[in-house]
Amino acid sequence: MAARKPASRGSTRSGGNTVATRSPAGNVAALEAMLTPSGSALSTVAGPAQGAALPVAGEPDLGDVLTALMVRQAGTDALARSMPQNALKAEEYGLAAAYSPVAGTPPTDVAVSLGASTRTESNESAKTGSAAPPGADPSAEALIHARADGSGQMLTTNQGVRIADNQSSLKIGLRGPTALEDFILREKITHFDHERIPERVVHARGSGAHGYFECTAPIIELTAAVPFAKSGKRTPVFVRFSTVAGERGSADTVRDVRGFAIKFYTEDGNWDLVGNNMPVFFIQDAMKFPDLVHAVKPEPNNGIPQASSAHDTFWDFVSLMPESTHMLLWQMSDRAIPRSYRMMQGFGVHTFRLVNAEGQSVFCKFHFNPVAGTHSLAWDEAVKISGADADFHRRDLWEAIEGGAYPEWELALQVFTEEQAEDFAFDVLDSTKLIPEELVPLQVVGRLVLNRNPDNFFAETEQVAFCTAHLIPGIDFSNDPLLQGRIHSYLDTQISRLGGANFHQLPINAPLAPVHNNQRDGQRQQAVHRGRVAYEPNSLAGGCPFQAGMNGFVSFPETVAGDKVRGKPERFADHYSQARLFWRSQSAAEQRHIINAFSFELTRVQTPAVRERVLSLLANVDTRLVAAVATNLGVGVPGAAPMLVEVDDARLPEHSTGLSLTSRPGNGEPNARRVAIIADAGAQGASVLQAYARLLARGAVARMVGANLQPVVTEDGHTLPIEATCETLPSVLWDGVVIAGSETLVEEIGRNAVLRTFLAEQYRHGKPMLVLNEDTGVLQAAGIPADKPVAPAVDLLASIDRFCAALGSARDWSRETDPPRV
Ligand code: HDE
Repeated sequence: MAARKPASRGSTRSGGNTVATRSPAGNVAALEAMLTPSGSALSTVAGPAQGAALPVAGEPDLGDVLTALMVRQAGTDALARSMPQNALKAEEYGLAAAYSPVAGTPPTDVAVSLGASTRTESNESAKTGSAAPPGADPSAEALIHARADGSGQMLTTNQGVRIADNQSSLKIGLRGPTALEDFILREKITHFDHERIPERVVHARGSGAHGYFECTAPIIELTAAVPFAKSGKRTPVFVRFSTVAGERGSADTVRDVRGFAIKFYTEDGNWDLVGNNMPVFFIQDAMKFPDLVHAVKPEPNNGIPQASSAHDTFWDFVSLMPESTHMLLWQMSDRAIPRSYRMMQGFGVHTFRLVNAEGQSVFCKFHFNPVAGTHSLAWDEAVKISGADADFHRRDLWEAIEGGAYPEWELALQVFTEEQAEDFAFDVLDSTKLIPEELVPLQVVGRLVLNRNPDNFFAETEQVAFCTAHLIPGIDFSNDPLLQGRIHSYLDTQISRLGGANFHQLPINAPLAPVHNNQRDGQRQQAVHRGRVAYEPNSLAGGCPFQAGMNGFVSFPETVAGDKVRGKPERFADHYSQARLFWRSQSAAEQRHIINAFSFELTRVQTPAVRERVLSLLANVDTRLVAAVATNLGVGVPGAAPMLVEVDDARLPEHSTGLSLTSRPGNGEPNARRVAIIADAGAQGASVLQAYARLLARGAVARMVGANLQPVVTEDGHTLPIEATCETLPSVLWDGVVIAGSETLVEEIGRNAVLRTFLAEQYRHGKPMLVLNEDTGVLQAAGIPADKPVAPAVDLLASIDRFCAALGSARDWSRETDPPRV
């Protein structure tokens, strides 16, 4: 962008867009010409045919105001004259122009005052400050300009009036009525009455954090997108995770898909990747999204159930939509009950385009893989956590970041060409299909790190507005009909949720890249736009802001031909091959969980015909799966649903490793997992404290847990403070337990059912358990089978290290079913 400089009385017209600011003559004729129209400079309507001449210094003295106005008027005329026609007009037509739009050419050497709304802009006050610097966009700054802090300050009203008494309303007599004139009370209550905004129609429940994306392997040959330009380059991000169906106050650990939405604040503008923790979706066309959401939300007659798909309308709908079968397997799998937002994958789901600086394009899918590995809860655990801590995931994310265990993901791409896509058995524009990693391997390009919690949940996490239409140069849409529908929906929904078209100006949504356009007004407009020009083309502002041409976003010029029809491609009609692949790729424990989840959900369905219809879909997936679910439902296996096309399993891998959670155990570190230490008076206090310190040092969150908060004095004279009780923080809230106790603990377990359940559930949910003392029968007292040794400690520190490795690995799911059940 060319720099502007203040008007200079000595400059001369030099052609092109350069603007003169005075006429040369000092003779009488010039003086006359100058004086004659000077009054017009004081008027806002009509002017002389030839425009105003420039005043000559001292001849005569017109006064500063009139001189400035004349300079402005003459300068404006010269600026407009420098643009005799719209030079860009010819560039609007034809394919060549569409492939490479030309940029506007801003005038050089324009006086700053010419762009001003008013001559008086430099009459400063404490409120207005001085004139805006050219090209200013104050919202394109770090959030610090919006951060408010009341420490050390007096209470005020919203008008800044200091409040003398914030305890009582204004009354006529101490026992009398409240006065209508109590503007302080009324302002406070009125604001309070309007504190809530509509929640998101889906994904209402969520949590977010700030961080960065760091490029580790640049891909400029594939994309011009700036986050991928250079190794080590960091782009600030805000990420929000969410459940889909539940309301804003619903529990975190319900069975559901999780949203994984990322806003990249790049120097080329904001890019939002609004993805999920599962790589496929229920439907193939945006047309069906409102139906899907109406079906899964609480039933409209009674508002039941909250945050759950386990009801008639959901299963009625999906059982009539066989294309959802693949996604149903994901949703009934452990993916739908993640241990933590930090331990789930993120997917862009749709096929996107990457476009390089030469305009060449390839297709791509986005995968975020957690460094801590992919881990899930047991269903029994998830249900109990909903009661014990409805904020389980929100708390986990917040605490991990506060504690310095910054959540991290590797971003990997699947890059493929249109020709490759043609050869796949499935259509890459079908969001119910994924691309097995065996067909297109993952290419790691960077890492996503979350290292800062928001200052304010409402201002940031609630008001953040993600939008699939927020793209930057280098990334483009594919024709996936689900994605195409989303492009409209996200912008639209923010208008009602955030109260108007200016939601992009909210601090969390404002890009770091400056914003300059001719969009004006609207509710809650925050910018004070300078100047009188709000249209383009214009000559009165020298054509500014001007179009960027090839410096801007240019859509990939894909050739598209076809009849205008409502319909779907033939390849979309295969509804089962990838559901089968997913099923085949699951471990035995994962398959068992899927059977249990279908059984649970369908048992909650009241209409037998709906249950049977779901079974008829499953009959096309796997005979063992459908038979097991049918048995649990007490019915026979019905006939399979009709298949619209022959499924050729041979065109997909027999097994796709990446589809099982077990394929990504993570880095084997505790990663801020929580460990309960249960110790009684018979424990060796010194060992307990050593274990405690070692766990903390290894990055686990260790806490002493007891029957109540009475400190424990151990045999060797240590006093162990108890931080939580088994009842307030039950077993399901801990990832592992360390037990240190003797016969007295055995007795306590016999007496205390809460403690007994605590230990039994640690075992049954497959969590690491470490017994510090010689085997005292503590586990047996809790009904835990003796034939399943649980990491007895010989060398304390080595045992803790092994315990930490177990914490960071997959659960021992074999304990779920081992007899005796505990
Ligand atoms: Fe969304 N979705 N969606 N969605 N979606 C919304 O936007 C929509 C879809 C996803 O943390 C809404 O701001 C349509 C797929 C996430 O704020 C809304 C269709 C995927 C979030 C909307 C889809 C998603 C949303 C509600 C089908 C995974 C939360 C509030 C055509 C790739 C973002 C809002 C956040 C939110 C519409 C399908 C992910 C109404 C029409 C597929 C992660 O605009």
